[in-house]
Amino acid sequence: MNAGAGARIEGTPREALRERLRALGFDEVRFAAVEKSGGAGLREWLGAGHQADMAWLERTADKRMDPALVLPGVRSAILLGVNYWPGLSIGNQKSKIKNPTWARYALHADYHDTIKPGLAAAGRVLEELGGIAPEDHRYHVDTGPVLERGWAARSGLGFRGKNAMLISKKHGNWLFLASILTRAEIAPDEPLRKTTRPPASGEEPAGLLCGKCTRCLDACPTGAFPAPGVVDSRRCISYQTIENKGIIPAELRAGIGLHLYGCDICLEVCPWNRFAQAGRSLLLGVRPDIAELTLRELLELTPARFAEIFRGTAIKRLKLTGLLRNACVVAGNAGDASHLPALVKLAAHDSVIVRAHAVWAVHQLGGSSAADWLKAARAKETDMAVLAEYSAVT
Ligand code: B12
Ligand code: SF4
Ligand code: SF4
Repeated sequence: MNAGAGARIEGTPREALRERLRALGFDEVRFAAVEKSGGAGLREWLGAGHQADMAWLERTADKRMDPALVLPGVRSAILLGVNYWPGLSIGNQKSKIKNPTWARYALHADYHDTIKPGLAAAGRVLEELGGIAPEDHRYHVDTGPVLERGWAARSGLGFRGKNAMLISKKHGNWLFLASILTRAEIAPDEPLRKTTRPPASGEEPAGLLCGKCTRCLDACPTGAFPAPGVVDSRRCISYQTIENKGIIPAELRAGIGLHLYGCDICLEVCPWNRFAQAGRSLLLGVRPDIAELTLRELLELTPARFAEIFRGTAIKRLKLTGLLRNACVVAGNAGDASHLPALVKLAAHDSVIVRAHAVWAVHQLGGSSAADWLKAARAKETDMAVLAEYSAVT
């Protein structure tokens, strides 16, 4: 029988399905009943401009708020979590504190590429065990128009913390999320804790299991939380170093510190991480070598070396110019004047974006002799954005 046509999967078959999906490498497998409710907060978030330049979030807002627009007739969602906690401190260790800091998720092969084969295999399991035909389900990881954290909270996979993350009692903050929408009806799991009076929109309140803790809100160096559970991307280091392809606002650069790509500060400080165990990495390709790159190596990256190191990683999408831009910001914050010659070279780079940030960084490190260091580059500069960086500090 085709489950998409009406059978309800529950009891032993449901648990068998969960086990088979776990065996594929998904550390958490939870089920939610899908209805239109939920996602009202997205409209408010977009209305406040918190999406910065991520216009694709606005374009797909209707779908994000109504899964039936993604898969007509959808009845259930399967929420999947992949633990990427390394279990020991790979990269970003204290001994390497002078090296730039990478978001932990970046120290892997691109998780979209490694998790998708697991989702395809999950589709085959759904067909075999649940009689769910391929046309009766649709899977996504990250890039689909699905509010992954909201549905994961609804399924009890975790709760949404004040840091906006989906936090698992078992894995802390270190889970990638993926989802499978299906027309089959699967008996839902319970959310972690039922509130006595759920908000009218059906959303789970942020910080449900945070208690009085505010560590993440207090630790954010760029003040990116306008309210608990709400991130203003414009101020978030993750957005600025990954999604923003242009100039990073000058007032945020100091707060970026040594964060080269992404930011885990509001995740790292969370006490729920103490329960995290090392992930199985069945659906991941670990790349701890990336964290070993020194700032000098990064500032001197060539197109060929960039392609060689970052092939198959999410970092590749930032492109060499984006990474050099970030490396300039990190160098400007690192306080090590030995980087000046590399930065001066970048102040004459082909890319306007790289030049602008290199000029800023030379001013940070060069002090009163910055103008001397930049004399040759400035004489040749014609771009208004870069010239603005020169005049901002002179
Ligand atoms: C856009 C985006 C970003 C943006 C905006 C972040 C943000 N807070 O929204 C930027 C670039 C800043 C970003 C940063 C990061 N991101 Co990001 N990001 C996304 C993306 C693509 C969409 C998120 C979104 O819709 N945001 C809009 C806000 C309003 O939505 P929301 O946070 O989900 O919250 C709403 C819903 O949950 C809803 N809601 C609440 N209860 C319920 C109940 C139901 C039933 C429903 C339907 C809805 C609902 O109300 C909430 C408030 O409006 C998701 C993938 C996806 N498809 O969901 C990944 C995702 C959220 N990111 C992820 C990660 C890992 C990160 C970083 C840690 C990366 C890094 N190290 O640099 C940081 C963390 C920053 C932070 N504290 O949030 C993971 C999070 C995993 C987890 N365990 O939570 C995701 C899920 C990707 C993935 N597939 O694993 N990200
Ligand atoms: S990821 Fe970093 S910058 Fe963004 S909200 Fe968390 S602590 Fe702030
Ligand atoms: S750090 Fe504290 S407030 Fe923030 S998500 Fe974790 S428990 Fe909640």
